[in-house]
Amino acid sequence: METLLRVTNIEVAAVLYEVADLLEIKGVRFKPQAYRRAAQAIETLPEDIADVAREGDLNAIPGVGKSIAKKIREIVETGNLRYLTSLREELPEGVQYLTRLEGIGPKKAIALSRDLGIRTVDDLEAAAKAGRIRDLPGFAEKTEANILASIQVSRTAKERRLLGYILPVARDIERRLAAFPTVGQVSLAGSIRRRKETIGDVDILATSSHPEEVMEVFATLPGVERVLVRGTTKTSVVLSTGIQVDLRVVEDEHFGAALQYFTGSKEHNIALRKLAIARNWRLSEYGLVDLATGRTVAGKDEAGIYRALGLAWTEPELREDRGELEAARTGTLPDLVGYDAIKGDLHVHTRWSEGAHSIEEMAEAARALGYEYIAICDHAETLHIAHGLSPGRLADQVREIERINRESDGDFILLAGTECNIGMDGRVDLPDSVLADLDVVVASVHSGFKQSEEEMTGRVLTAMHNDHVDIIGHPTGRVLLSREPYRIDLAAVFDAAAALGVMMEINAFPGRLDLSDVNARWAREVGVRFSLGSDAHRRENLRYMEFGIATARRGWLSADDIVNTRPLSELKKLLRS
Ligand code: DGT
Ligand code: CA
Ligand code: CA
Ligand code: ZN
Repeated sequence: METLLRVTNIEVAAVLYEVADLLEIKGVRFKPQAYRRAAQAIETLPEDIADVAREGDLNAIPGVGKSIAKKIREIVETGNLRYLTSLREELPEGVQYLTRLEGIGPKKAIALSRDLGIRTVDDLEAAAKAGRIRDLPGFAEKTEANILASIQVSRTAKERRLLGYILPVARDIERRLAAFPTVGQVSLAGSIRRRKETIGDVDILATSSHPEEVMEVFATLPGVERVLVRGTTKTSVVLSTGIQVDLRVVEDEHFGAALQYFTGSKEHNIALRKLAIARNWRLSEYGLVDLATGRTVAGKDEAGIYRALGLAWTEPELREDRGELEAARTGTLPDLVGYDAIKGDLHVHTRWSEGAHSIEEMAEAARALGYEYIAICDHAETLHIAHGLSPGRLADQVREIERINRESDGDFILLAGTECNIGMDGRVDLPDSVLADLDVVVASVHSGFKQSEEEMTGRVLTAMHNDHVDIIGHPTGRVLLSREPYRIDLAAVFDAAAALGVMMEINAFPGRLDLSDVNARWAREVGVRFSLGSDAHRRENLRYMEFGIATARRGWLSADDIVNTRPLSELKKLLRS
């Protein structure tokens, strides 16, 4: 029988052992032994604990009483135990972090912290390398090697990458596999299919009449540095860039079910499985099966699974258990903005400031993408590092743009714009008289990130009250994997944006994706309109727009919510004069 989460007996036992250790550290009596006894029994249980939890009698297992049975059920159903999480949270800082490493339980973590003052994984690594750990009671030379190995694993496992850098790599592998003669269907799965802003590893799914051959091709693709797992149904490799890629080869008749399962998210899958269980059906990566009759209800194609459960097919970008299944059930899923819906890019830099290409070169590249317009938005004067334009230089640039527009055949238009800087007091770095001559004014914060929430909010609101400002650029200042958003009262900003008709940017640059999916959805709910901009600094960057669209889709946005899905004449009406 398929289990809901495929939690193994060993994993359940490991959770219970850890609970026992933590209770012991707290000085709780008797309970630790009870948890250990239950853990031991589960480790050696011939049946699958998940099956017993669902259909059998957990209390029949030695050492399992009512309270532990309840916890086992939670682990089997959700993959987690909240009780364990709260126990972990009681541990001193640092110790908690160390326990996340494979092979380091709370006891070892406490000893490391108490006796060697180790607080971070870096401390631990240094101590292991220096051979300082082997002398602690309960540790040995071998432990040091194990610790170093698990640090390695945790680093590769935890390191996430930007969608914008991974997607082209993943597509390349997908294409190579698709070109192989015995490969049938191929699809990206996992977080990359959901277009999450950062990616842990790449998941690919394929069908084939000759899985071994496909695995051989995959394991020897250019760029593969190491093969982690090699089998006929699953092979995992690490590319020389450190990216892990998992390929699963499944039977044609299971492709839809496998695609659904391996696309996730895990949370979405759990919610979907609950709907299946309510009908006395079982959903696994092999299909949707009616338990009463044993009949397979769906599995060959993904949409069939949703359909059988009374749901509309749900776009992968929405599969985060954020209400999408309820919307799929009631026919209220959003009509998501399409990847081909953008008619122009509203945030483009050129060589006039920090960009690499001329206005004409950017225009040419934009035309080739099928755009009808782009807005040239170079920085203004106070952004010295970006060679911002003085009002005089900007006036020259506007004349240049007008000249190019005059000489073109009219089916592509350059909009004159700026990305001006919002100063510490909320004033922007161009006079009103200059702003009045521009088609598009983006205003963004580029410094002073440490201001209080109140100051930052006031600053951005002041900029929004400038009648010339059309768009707030990258509204939270975050840089993915490196800089947290600044503190700002987004509720106040979004309310003002809706009231004043100022647009919020979704900056499509891979490291920004700002607004985020969740913030975009929130802003939409209060009536904000959006502008998508690639923030391109060179021709090739114009293609980043796709990641902004992905973010918009993950934020439940429709074409209607985004101003640059409109033709130029309509866009102009929406820009403030
Ligand atoms: P990532 O790689 O961290 O960016 O995120 P995902 O979503 O790609 O996660 P990954 O690679 O661990 O697994 C791929 C998909 O497989 C995941 O989205 C859902 C499914 N999956 C994996 N493990 C489990 C599990 O334990 N339970 C359930 N229900 N689904 C799982
Ligand atoms: Ca993944
Ligand atoms: Ca994976
Ligand atoms: Zn900027």
